[in-house]
Amino acid sequence: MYAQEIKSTGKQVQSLEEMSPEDRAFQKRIDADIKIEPKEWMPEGYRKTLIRQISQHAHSEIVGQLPEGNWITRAPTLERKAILIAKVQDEAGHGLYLYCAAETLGVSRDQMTEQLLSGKAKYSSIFNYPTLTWADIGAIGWLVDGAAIMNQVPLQRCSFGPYSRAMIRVCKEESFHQRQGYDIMMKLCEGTPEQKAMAQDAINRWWWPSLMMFGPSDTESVHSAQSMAWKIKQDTNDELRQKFVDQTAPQAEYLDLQVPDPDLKWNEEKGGYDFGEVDWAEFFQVISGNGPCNKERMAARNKAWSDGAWFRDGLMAHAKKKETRKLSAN
Ligand code: FAQ
Repeated sequence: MYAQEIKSTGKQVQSLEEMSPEDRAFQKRIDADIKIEPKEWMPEGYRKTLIRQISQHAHSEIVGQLPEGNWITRAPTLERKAILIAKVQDEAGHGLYLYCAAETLGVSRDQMTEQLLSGKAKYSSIFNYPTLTWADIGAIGWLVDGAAIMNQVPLQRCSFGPYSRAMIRVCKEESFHQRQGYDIMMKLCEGTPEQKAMAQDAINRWWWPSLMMFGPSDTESVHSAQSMAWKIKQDTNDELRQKFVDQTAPQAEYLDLQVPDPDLKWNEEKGGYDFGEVDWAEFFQVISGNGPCNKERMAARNKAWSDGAWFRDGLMAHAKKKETRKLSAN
């Protein structure tokens, strides 16, 4: 697909004719679905876009451990505790694959960490909401992992090899996460009226933030047009949000839970649901650092970094000692 045919709104992208010869040759490879590997030439903008998206994705996985980690000690059964520990551990693994993929583009892990801890790099808005009850753990698995899969399945076809390959494994694990969340919701919905009410309260609080995960509307999305031309993104933010609503609304109906949107209605003609407007003012507040838990999340990550200083120092001292021994043996 040629750059000028991209239907997404947002910023204009250059046509093939307007590009430099290097950029044109690169775009032709993208259009021919040839994967780009780290050592190959790439436009600086492509590299920067990938570093931005992959590192923010990695940060989201790492910060995303915090809301669920909060419930590990309070999981209702030993089995639920073991499942939750495995899930939270998977998120750490996802963060690590993604940091490795970003490192192949010439940014270091330390630089990315510094960008997160200084507040320069974003992470997903969703992780700035609190987990108040056990039902929130069900809602995160069902809705948050559900939204993450919807966004990440197309990323498996991303034009950048290391990112696309990382996504294949991540998506497999996310689907286990989504099922465990839905399983928690099913148990609660089949339980006592209090448990059912907890499940309803959780969907009330998590529905709209989950829709925000897909990013601003297409008219506001700054990066979509260029990212789609480079086949980093395959779908627009609104297309994925629509798919998510179409997939999830019937699941809520099966649980006999009300989606907190009076405008949600099946539209036979379009073959999908109509739904209400996301509160974009809230979204922009959250991504500017003013969500309910932004400060708490950043404080936790900063504390983890400073608590780990002794370990990093120890590793460096050990590496130095080994290097000195090697040099004196030669
Ligand atoms: N939160 O022009 P666009 C997970 C920013 S993983 C915060 O549309 P783009 C697993 C965006 O960065 C969840 N910021 O941007 C899990 C940009 O700002 P910038 C994370 C957001 O990149 C489950 C500006 O707004 N997934 O949940 C958000 O083309 C459970 C303009 O936006 C990924 O990162 C947001 N929601 O599209 C873990 C997937 N949306 O950078 C633990 C990969 C937008 O110019 C527990 N990323 N922004 O300062 C993507 O697919 C894309 O980056 C989008 C945004 C779709 C998120």
